[in-house]
Amino acid sequence: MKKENGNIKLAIQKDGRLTENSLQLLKNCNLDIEKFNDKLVVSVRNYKLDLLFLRDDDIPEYVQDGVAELGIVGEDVIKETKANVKIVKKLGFGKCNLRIAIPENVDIKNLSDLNNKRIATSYPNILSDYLHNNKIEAKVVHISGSVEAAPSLGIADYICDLVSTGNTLKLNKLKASINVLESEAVLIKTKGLDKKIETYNIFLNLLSRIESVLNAKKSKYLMMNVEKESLNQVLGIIPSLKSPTVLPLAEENLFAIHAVIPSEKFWEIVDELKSAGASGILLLPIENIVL
Ligand code: PRT
Ligand code: ZN
Repeated sequence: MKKENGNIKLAIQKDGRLTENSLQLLKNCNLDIEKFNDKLVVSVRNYKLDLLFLRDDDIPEYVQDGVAELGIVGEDVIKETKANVKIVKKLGFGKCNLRIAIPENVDIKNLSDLNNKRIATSYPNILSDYLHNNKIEAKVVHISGSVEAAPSLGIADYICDLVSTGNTLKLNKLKASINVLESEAVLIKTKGLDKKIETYNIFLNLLSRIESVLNAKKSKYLMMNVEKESLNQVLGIIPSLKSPTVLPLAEENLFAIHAVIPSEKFWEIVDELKSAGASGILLLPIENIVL
């Protein structure tokens, strides 16, 4: 480990499903990150931040113990490790559900149908707590990989595993049933960070950059030209976050409209805009929104 250099330390997954999105988020915050190859610690060139590359299972504990002040990890891992850390922000990627899955030819009507069953999982703590809270007596079979193979191998009746597309379940002739936990990647921080003023200020600045990147992702910049007589009708269609900007153009009777809209609305309104007389419609990504 490097000597203390006053930098804040952020732990991210070294090589897994969250790595690319975590790095992309930081790059979108304008952080200049060196190639990390096999290094454990990498300094960011233009920011007082060191990145620690770890297995995701180790991140909550490193942050709990203050070895890293911050971390990016799935909520599922935080719950499973029961680490004492504070969740600061949901990051909108790595979304999945921890679900109990059952063979395709089985039906479950009530939670009580789980009584006396064997359920294989790599999330024994979350599953045991869930069963306990719901007063279910089932056997938790802890296995660390390829959980989906457990029923066909006869090791368990059902499984409890992360599902995103559902393809893995289908391939193993299983279907998703009860939802135990929803999860996505989150930014976590060590407790008591506010007592180290300098590091805390770096954290606040980084958080505001992350928030502005996340806000910008939700929105797009819409531009179009409209003739004067269609102006009101077109303005009525735009689901703008703030009042749209209307600019007269050199050509008489022609106006440009600029507006920030929620990204997912564009395809809902584009045909309406065209039939109302809008032309030259452009949709542009926004890098940052500082509210
Ligand atoms: O090496 P390291 O320990 O760091 O990584 P890992 O292998 O333990 O974790 P990794 O990279 O697989 O997952 C990291 C995090 O990504 C998890 O903790 C979740 O928060 C999140 N995530 C999101 C997922 C999935 N989606 C996911 N689908 N993690 C795992 N899966 C697996 C699931 O276990 C199952 O095997 O993908 C399969 C199901 O996927 P579908 O698309 O077929 O349903
Ligand atoms: Zn892991």
